[in-house]
Amino acid sequence: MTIELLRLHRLNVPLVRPFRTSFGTERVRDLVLVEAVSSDGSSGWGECVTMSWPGYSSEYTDGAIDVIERHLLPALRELQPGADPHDVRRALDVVRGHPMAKCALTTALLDAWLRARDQSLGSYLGATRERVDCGVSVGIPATETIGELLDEVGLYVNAGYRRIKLKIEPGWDLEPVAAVRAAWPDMPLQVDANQAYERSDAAHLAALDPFDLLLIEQPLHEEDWYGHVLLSEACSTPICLDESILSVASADSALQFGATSIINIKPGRVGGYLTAREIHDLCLERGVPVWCGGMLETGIGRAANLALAALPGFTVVGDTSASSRYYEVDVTEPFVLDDGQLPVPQGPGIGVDPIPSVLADLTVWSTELRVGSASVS
Ligand code: OSB
Ligand code: MG
Repeated sequence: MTIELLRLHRLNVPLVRPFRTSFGTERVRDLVLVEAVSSDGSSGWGECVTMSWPGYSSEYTDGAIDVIERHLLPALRELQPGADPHDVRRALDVVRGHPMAKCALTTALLDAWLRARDQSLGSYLGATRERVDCGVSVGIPATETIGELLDEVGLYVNAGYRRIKLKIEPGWDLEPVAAVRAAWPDMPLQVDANQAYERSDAAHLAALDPFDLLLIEQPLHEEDWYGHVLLSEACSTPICLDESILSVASADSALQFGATSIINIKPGRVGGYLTAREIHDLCLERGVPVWCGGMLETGIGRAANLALAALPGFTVVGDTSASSRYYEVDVTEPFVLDDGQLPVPQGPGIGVDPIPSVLADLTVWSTELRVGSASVS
């Protein structure tokens, strides 16, 4: 099999409601789908999870398109015939950083490679489940009122989600957490600050301890390793890193230092599914629980995340929510919550395809890039 073409499809997909975090508000998901077209005409797909502006991380959608066109595609052209998914990852190592762009590209090639072998991504990664428990990440309400928050959480609880995650920031933390905990005393609950706090907020964050939270996600700046160690000592609630974990080495370091005791694994943030699996393996070996985060993916990214979340070390409920939590119309057939779970796609590769008419409707820009000599077989 030879990859002859890459097609980049930039989509603007309206969210069912604005998603506000400590770093900004997303109303329309501005994302890129990478399509790797083989010599036999079949396609593999990968979703680039960058946002339109560099608020969550330094990557953003225009930058991801640029680095794919100018730097990652030329690196791909250096691949020798017979290259496997590990060779593809290695070939892209010549470019520093840009894990989300690399993940999109490597996933499209991996999907094509698996489809040619008639193997599902779940089976390739080592999935041990056919269904995955689902949680939901709840943004800061537009009105900043407890009433609106309780209404939204109530929708998700009634839909059957098995865990609620609340976005917090200074000024929106103790009160909303207390209100949700009072309304649902037994619901598994956690919070995500997206780096909004300072080391000096340790006592304030420790005031969350009585609410029996599963974890506090990324309270401090992504580079503040020691600050997270100090917070881990100050709070009885476990600290969980998201933005700080970019590689196997950073996961290992964070665990060795005591900066985190649970890890949120996002394939986009770590450069792809192979590295995501390696972080999972390291944590499983150490008895450290992991969970699968999300980046408001369409069905393409969601399908691949479900395959990952079906690995044995994913013992904490993740952010892989149903299509309806994000979009009126998803790019693929919708993922529908069933008893608080989603099915792991069982077909070859990621197991789903974009619906051509929906893809056409949502596309705001696309380009076709000739790969030339690269062959992946
Ligand atoms: O920090 O986990 C995060 C969405 C976009 C960027 C960062 C984050 C999130 C979420 C939503 O929390 C997870 C999802 O439902 O996809
Ligand atoms: Mg997070």
